Amino acid sequence: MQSLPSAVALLTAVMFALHIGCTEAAKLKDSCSTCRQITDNFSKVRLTAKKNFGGGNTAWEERKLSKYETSEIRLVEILENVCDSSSFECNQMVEEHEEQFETWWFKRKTKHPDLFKWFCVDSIKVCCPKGTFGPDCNACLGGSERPCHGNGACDGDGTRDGHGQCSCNHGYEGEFCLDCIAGFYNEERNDTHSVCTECHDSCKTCTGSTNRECSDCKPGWEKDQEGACNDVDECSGESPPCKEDQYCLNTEGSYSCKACDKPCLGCRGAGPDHCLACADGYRDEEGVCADMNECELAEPACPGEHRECVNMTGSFRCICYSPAQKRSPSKHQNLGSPRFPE
Ligand SMILES: [Ca+2]
Repeated sequence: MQSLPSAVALLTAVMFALHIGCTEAAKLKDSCSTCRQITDNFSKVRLTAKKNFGGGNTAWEERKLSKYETSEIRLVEILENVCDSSSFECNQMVEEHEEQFETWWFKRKTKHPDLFKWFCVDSIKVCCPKGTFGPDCNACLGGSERPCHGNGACDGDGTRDGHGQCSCNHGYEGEFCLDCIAGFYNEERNDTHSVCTECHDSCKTCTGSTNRECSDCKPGWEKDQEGACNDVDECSGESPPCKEDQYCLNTEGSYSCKACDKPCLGCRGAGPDHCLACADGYRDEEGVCADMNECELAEPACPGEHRECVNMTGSFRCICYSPAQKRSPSKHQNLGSPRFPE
């Protein structure tokens, strides 16, 4: 029964190795950005030299200034200011490589003025030159000059990490980001250069920018005799695709169903003037469905004694009253409306 514990031990070891692998990769990317930040700040802090120094007008002052600017004191001063005190990685990197900074400051900066390249790329090797990636700074896909042919981002670009593969910008696809995705077409194309442009709204795929250059129409669009994709008017058919209490609104490439006005029993558009018929409690007045005043009908709406009719929008109410308290509603209302309003 020794096989189980040893299997667990092996699994743990493998997972540990994988974990180390992942952490290492993340660290490489982070180290490069920390290093870039340090060298960027180094240049910025260095530029503030004259500001902190007196006037610098006289020859003596000029000489003193130039001596100060290349002095060890000045280097220490700069290094003290390149990191935020809260950034552990930054402070650690500066501390760890103080000697390199001194070497560059006193011996290399004239010949290698680009501190980023000298320090981050060539000395401590946490970054790569632009357009290259990975431990050996290999060229990205599509070449280091224009990685991914200018249409995407190279994985690990400028760091010692990554695989050099391209993740293409919107509209582009393929290993080298030269192909166009569906809905885009190649406006320009050769072996190293490609411009993908979006098709007309009506096209699923296309060869040019207009609706006459669609290879296929999108759903909601159809080809006419000239081969151009045009909107389908879903609302013009014999049986519109909406419910009875809705009307159909055609849109470019689609349609929508909208609720009819309350006075309508079915409709062909918005408002009480587009009803197919009037709902209960409304009547047609010159093409508009308007409230019907049930209390003014020839036939009394609230027959019987001690009952009063009250008209409401789309309905009416019968209110009971005792002769003694005429007109004041009793507790027992007789709801004579066909539909009591909510
Ligand atoms: Ca449509």
